[in-house]
Amino acid sequence: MALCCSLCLLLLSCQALALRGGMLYPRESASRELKELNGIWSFRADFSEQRDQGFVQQWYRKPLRQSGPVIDMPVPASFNELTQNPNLRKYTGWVWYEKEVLLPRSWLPNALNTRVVLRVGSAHYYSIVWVNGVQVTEHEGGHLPFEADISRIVQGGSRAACRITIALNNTLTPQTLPPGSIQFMRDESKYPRGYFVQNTRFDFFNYAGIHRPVVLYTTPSVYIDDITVTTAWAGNIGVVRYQVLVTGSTRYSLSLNLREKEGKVVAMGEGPIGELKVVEPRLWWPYLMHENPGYLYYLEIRGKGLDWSLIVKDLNLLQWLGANSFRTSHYPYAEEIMDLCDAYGIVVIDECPGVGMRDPENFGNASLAHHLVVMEELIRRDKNRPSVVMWSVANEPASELSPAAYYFKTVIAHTKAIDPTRPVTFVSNANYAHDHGAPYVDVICVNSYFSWYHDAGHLEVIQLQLNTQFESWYETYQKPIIQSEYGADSIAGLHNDPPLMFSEEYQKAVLKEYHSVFDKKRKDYVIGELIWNFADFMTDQATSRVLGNKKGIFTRQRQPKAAAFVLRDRYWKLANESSCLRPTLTYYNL
Ligand code: GCB
Repeated sequence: MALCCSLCLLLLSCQALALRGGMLYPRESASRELKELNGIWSFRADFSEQRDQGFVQQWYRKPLRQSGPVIDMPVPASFNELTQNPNLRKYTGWVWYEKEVLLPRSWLPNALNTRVVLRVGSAHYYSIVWVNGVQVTEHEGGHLPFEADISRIVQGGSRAACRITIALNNTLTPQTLPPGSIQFMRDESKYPRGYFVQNTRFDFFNYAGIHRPVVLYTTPSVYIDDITVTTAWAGNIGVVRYQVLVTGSTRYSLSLNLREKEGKVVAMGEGPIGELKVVEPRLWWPYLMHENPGYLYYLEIRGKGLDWSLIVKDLNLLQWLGANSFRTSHYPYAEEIMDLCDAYGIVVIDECPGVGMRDPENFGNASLAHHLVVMEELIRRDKNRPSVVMWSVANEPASELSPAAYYFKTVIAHTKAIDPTRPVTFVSNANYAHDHGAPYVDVICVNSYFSWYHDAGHLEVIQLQLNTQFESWYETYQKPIIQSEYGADSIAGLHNDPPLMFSEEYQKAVLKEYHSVFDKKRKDYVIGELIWNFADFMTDQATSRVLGNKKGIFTRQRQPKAAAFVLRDRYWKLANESSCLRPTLTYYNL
């Protein structure tokens, strides 16, 4: 259902809530206009040795083309693979983007009471933004939106031209999230002077660029800055509790309409805090609102940047499989994907970019402080989504290291303090007996690759080892368990029977061994299974990677491998077996 709030400026004194600022998705309305800046931007990578020419020469002060050659670069996209230049593919450092736009007269000086906001859906990794040469904001971290009120700059002069410059740095350090390290190669008999490489300890290519839409939008000067919605139900009554943060004045009146999918108003409210009641709600499928939590069967989907065709294709493939859920491995996905999950009834474990935290330096105070901010930004963005079932604060950190105890205790407590309504987890591949973060999670999420990274080729040990894994974790913690990754690489079209590693047959065989254990344990404490991975994906180059990770059940081009049919069969069987889970598409109601 949609919650619509409308503001009337009246001489009423209602207390605005003491919430932090919001990050509502910009939508056009009677009081807001929107201008998309997607398309071709001017672009230059700073190949100078220190990567600092853009700052030394102040490239933001005049049009980028005036300080040197530029190339066309699409937004949203990663810049790495769009040219034939291998040095741009693996580039590390500052790149510069620029877009010149004309603003409508209605947004300019005489526009009484109009705020103009510049919003970037996400840019990886560190961004500095200027408008007409004036710095308006900076932001650390990819995958999450940020914005700046640019009214004073664009309304300060008489010109409608607005030049937006974004300098972006993709360098990862031990304190970034995800972390990385820059290694200088000083042996001049082997490397040219100044040679360095970016090292990371995660398994996907560090694509960089402005990954999600950039928009300009307006609001009135008194505006709704944030809305927080929580839901509950009792008997045949659904309850929607809301808090609305109004900024710009304390003198306003606020009225709310709760609408069902077709637009019919089903409840109305007044004031910034309140409760709306809905009789006979149709509850959101499949998990959160049901009396008996169902068994979740998942697969993991990757998203880098916004690509509408790919999103729709992937969601169609999820439906074809009968899958009901995924984890946003290993970073938050685009808001546009999350919107469709809300609408289609796909459950999401919403994971932050806490991946590749393998070194002790990744658990220091600077990392921790930033990690807390990232969780705030993620929850601020996704807190109202019915699809989000749980927050994941990390994937496979070195949680066996002793600083991980305080680190995860703090991150998890902070996450729960911001959102007390959802469980919190992180995904572990540590030994159950040495995991210092597991005591703080609500659900144990475990990754394992029996007969792949251990006992390669020995399918016959999977069942025993998986059973031991589950029993050990459960005995130690008595918490529900999700198998958050399992699988095997297969090169599409490569066949071997009896199954050998990398053949489609081997991938199928691994899955079947795992499934037979899941089927025993799901009657008990195993509440979910996530195949790794939905589709093949690009990684750094390594001897163990053949043009990327091939654990997809679909190829990178989204064609099914044999394993996809095994899962399709299984997911639909599971769905049909369960009275609670209906494999139909349901639009959410609450
Ligand atoms: C993992 C990681 C994932 C990798 C996968 C693999 O445990 O969480 O990012 O891609 O293993 O295929 O090695």
